[in-house]
Amino acid sequence: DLHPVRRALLSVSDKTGLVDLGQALAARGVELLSTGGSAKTLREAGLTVRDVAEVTGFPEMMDGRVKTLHPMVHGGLLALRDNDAHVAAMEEHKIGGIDLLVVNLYPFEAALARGAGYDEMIENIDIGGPAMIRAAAKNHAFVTTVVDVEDYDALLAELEANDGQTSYAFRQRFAQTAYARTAAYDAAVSTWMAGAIGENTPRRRAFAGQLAQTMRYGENPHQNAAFYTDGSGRPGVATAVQHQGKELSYNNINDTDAAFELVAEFDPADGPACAIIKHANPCGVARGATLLEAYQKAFDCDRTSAFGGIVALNMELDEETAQAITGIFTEVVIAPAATDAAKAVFAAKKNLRLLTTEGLPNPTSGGVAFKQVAGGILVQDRDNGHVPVEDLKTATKRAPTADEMGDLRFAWTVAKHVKSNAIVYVKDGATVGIGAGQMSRLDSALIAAKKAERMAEALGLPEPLTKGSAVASDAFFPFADGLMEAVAAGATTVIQPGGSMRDDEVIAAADEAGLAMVFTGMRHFRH
Ligand code: 93A
Repeated sequence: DLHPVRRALLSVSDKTGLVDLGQALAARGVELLSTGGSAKTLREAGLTVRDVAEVTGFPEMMDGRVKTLHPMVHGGLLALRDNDAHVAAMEEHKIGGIDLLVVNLYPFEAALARGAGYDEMIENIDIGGPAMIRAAAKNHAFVTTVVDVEDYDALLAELEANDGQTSYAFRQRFAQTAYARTAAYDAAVSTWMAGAIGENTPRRRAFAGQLAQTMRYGENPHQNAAFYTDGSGRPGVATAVQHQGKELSYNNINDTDAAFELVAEFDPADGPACAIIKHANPCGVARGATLLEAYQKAFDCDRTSAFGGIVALNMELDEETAQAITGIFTEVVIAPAATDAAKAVFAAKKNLRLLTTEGLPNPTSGGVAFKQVAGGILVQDRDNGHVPVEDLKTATKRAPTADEMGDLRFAWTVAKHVKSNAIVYVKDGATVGIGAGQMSRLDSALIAAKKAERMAEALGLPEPLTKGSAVASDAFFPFADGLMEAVAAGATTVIQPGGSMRDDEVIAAADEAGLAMVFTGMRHFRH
């Protein structure tokens, strides 16, 4: 199953390592074919190269749009060397076999990342490259395909180990990698176009992903894991600059994303906000007159859970807040920016990772979200639902005051980011009790209240902060019992979608307790 490499076609946009590779191949007596720019680079290094244009008998034309799209190239890649008819066709048409293809594609993803315009993006769609990669990979019985600069060393090691030949297993493995590359490439093109033309139907979306990081392990140490970016450029953990600390883990990335998406709901124009996340759920979210106050209020929601948490801020991290954050062990801090003084504070904490993003993601922007199930992938629009304040409907006799409305809306926003069933108590622009991920809404209400009681004890408060709070429920109360639990905890206002068969009972119970309750008409399940 060993096949010798006698003739290689090198056509690469990223010329990194090209000369070294060309030299190593030439030293093995491999004939080199190459396209314009690649040939020039190799020649300048003193190597003998044949131009593809000479092989095809056609010049590269139409700004390079047509250079390798020719039977002299594709016949050489696709011919089965053990098939008499194929070999006869090669002889008849003077097609020389190509045993090794080394291609890296027009840098479409890089053009996307630097925000290139529509026409420039179009010109960066490689056609001939993917066509050759797919042809060579199909013919891996004889042809070796390399699509990544990182794999040149492995190729040379393989040739060294096999006296200038490659094994079938090697060609097969590299063929699989090659198809992963062309699939990701086309997915990136499709995803870019979806954004450019405002096409957001899950049915029409491709799956784009570029390997960004391989982790030591996944959610647990026995699981392998990797991080793929989608090239969308959405500010967040995928685009952030990491200033210090070790590499992010799988769980760090998941939690940092949850934290930043939540804090981005709070427009910095309305003041500082902070979210602290554990296990993808918030354990404290607050606004403050200052960023420091926002952090402290978020921290005071659940000091126990905040230990080892992820902190997200909606504006530039300052020195005072950085100082406060270092008061407990924190895994990651993510913010649009950080002052030099804040960075200096963190520099002493080797294990703390600081990420800055330059911007905040737009919570109302479109996009798709994926979830894997056995045998398939669920795709849906990301939950960018937003209920304008004028669409909130008071369901009870008593309407909320303006202050109460502020807390209700805050609670509703946080509830959107808490795993269902979600119950969130809020007072004075800060969560004071969060119940997440329970199978019964009643239990979420009970757990949130219990946490608030525990914090009151720890902080030496006379009563839990749920007294006089606003409570949000991510979906309607199916019965009055969950609502009554919130009343028992001291909630005086409620925000929930409404729409239960028993809304009448729930509204009657709310009126009985003197609550002000508003309906959003929108649900925010999150699983
Ligand atoms: O414009 S193309 O789609 N048309 C082609 O026929 C073609 N053949 C190779 N782009 C094509 N390529 C790409 O050119 C390769 O994938 C590679 O990225 C690049 C190398 O060009 P050069 O050697 O001139 O720098």
